[in-house]
Amino acid sequence: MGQTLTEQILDDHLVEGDLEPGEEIGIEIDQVLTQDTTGTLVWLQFEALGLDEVQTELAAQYCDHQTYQFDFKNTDDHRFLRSAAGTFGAYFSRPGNGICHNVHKENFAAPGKTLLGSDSHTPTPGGLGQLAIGSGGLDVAVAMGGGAYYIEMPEVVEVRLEGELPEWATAKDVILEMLRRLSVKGGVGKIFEYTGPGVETLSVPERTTITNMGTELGATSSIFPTDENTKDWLERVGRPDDYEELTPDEDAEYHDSITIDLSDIEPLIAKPSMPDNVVPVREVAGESVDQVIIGSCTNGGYPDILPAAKMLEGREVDMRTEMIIAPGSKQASEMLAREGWTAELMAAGVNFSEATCGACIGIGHVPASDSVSLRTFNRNFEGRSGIEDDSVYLCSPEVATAAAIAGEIVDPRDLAEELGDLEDPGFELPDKYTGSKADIIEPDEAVDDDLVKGPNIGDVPLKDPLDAHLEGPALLKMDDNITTDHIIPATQDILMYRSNIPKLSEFTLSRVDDSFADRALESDGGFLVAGENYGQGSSREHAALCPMYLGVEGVLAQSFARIHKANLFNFGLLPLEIDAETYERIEQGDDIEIVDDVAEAVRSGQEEFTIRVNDDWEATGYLDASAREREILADGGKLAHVKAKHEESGAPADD
Ligand code: MIC
Ligand code: SF4
Repeated sequence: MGQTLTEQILDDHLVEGDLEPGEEIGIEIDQVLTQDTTGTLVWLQFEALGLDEVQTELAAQYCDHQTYQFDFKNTDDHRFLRSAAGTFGAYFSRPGNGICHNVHKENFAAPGKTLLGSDSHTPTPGGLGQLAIGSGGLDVAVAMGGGAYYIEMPEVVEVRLEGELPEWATAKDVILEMLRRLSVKGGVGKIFEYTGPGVETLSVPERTTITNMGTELGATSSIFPTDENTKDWLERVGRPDDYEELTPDEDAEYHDSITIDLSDIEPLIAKPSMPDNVVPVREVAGESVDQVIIGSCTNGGYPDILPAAKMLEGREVDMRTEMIIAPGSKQASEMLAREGWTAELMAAGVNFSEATCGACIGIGHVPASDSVSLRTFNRNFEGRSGIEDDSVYLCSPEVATAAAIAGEIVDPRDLAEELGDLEDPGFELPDKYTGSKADIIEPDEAVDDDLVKGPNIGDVPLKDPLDAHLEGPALLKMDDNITTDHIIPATQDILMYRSNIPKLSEFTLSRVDDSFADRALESDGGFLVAGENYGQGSSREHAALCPMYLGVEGVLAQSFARIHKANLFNFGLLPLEIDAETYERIEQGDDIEIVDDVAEAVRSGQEEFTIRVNDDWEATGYLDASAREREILADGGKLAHVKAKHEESGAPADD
């Protein structure tokens, strides 16, 4: 039987296991990336593991999420990260050089290679045939030290593209259509592999908009084959030798197949406050718009911003609306500036931000209360923009610019008809990506050869091995689709404590219940209870580490998001799946006891655990974990586990 493209790449990198869906596999990682808000823990853990040199072909440290450096704590983090990159042998991309996914795509991503990144949108370069996966920082640290990365072999689902996008429909609308059909949990345990004649109608940056937002489906990754467009794009970014032809075997068998006829795609928009709340733009037309932002790792490249510049040439942003461009990379800004487009946009009333994540996580450009913001980003989880009860819509640059011109949501096709002289700007690539490389410090140019830690950079707390007896209150009962933004928000006031876990923990779940952290500390133990898809969104391991620090011992949920579940194992928290009836019956405050000898049961492979509630009724919790995950959990987390193994054998940390 032939192989899918995903299977081919995994096979080339397989170090353990079989490519059977649901089975755990270990793969070798060629490249890693990390960024400023997850990177500090990555390097602190790399250090704690006793590792002293990057072992992967390439490692890159970006400073992109919080580049305004409002507080010395952010700047200290950046200085520490530069020193870590220098000390251990990684590329360092200076603050303001751009968002990790954009800069990595433009400078390092290569077809056929594996990439592991401590950011959930790491799958972005799947658009050029790289198998890229997001994970918690500890997994990145281990991979960077030469260890394998373990995942459950996903189901490979074909997304067959036919036809060609009509005028005003874009790649963003393709992935919004996927979200409309499949929902934010439709991709859990899956890799989406794009095939079919429609593929060749999309350029690499259009493909990477689709693969970037595959994360919002909950997917492990998304990937496109390579072709003339990939070759052409790699030439434009000055890396023609990185091209490799990659296609699935003709007789490849997919677990499932979805067909999208591109010619049926129309401008779509995700309404507040979930990326799968997708409707045709026409359905919400007429809604007044206060803010428009074009940018982010989804649509922040030069060719994503160019349509806005073309649409606004000779026009002005409506008086009711503020429009901001947040470029994905400084290279995009530099090229737009050199070609005069920045001046055109500024003359139209547009403001430019640094090339940073910024507004995407509520750092700057926080919307006004009761206002509408249209963004070309990938997430619109409630409160993520920096204000509770926000109203953030997600759309393409064309739909966003049309709204900026009209001052209200409008389908660009209708605006074009109304204005008479507004043409579809199309999607145009630059002849060459000509931005300077001044902000990338190569490992052999390193400025530092020792770690520089400011006062806000603490140690990573360790947990004791799992107890035989787990008992405590249901500290908090939550709904479906709780995001890691709920668990540890990423807004500026909180983000600056990412390297200081005791302080950061004070904000745990504050967006759901601001008394949670105090109650958890006082109770010294207990459980979280949640519905479906608990922990979707960001890869931030802080969302497991902080509850662990507060004494939480386990999470009882109807289902878990992939990266977060791995993070729960990595920090020694027991993730038990419960059914809908048990979820309904458990009340916040109930006394929960796991009746079995938990440590022993976890190690021995037991799958069903008896949950005793209020000493009154019992239910079953299921532990879906590999033998490796069970050992990690029982040892009190991956750091403790790898260190123990390392000490035992004196071998490199490759668990
Ligand atoms: C996000 O988009 O939520 C983030 C901020 O990029 C996170 C990483 C983080 O929390 O630092 C992600 O996607 O993993
Ligand atoms: Fe940055 Fe937003 Fe992309 Fe996350 S989703 S990497 S915060 S731009």
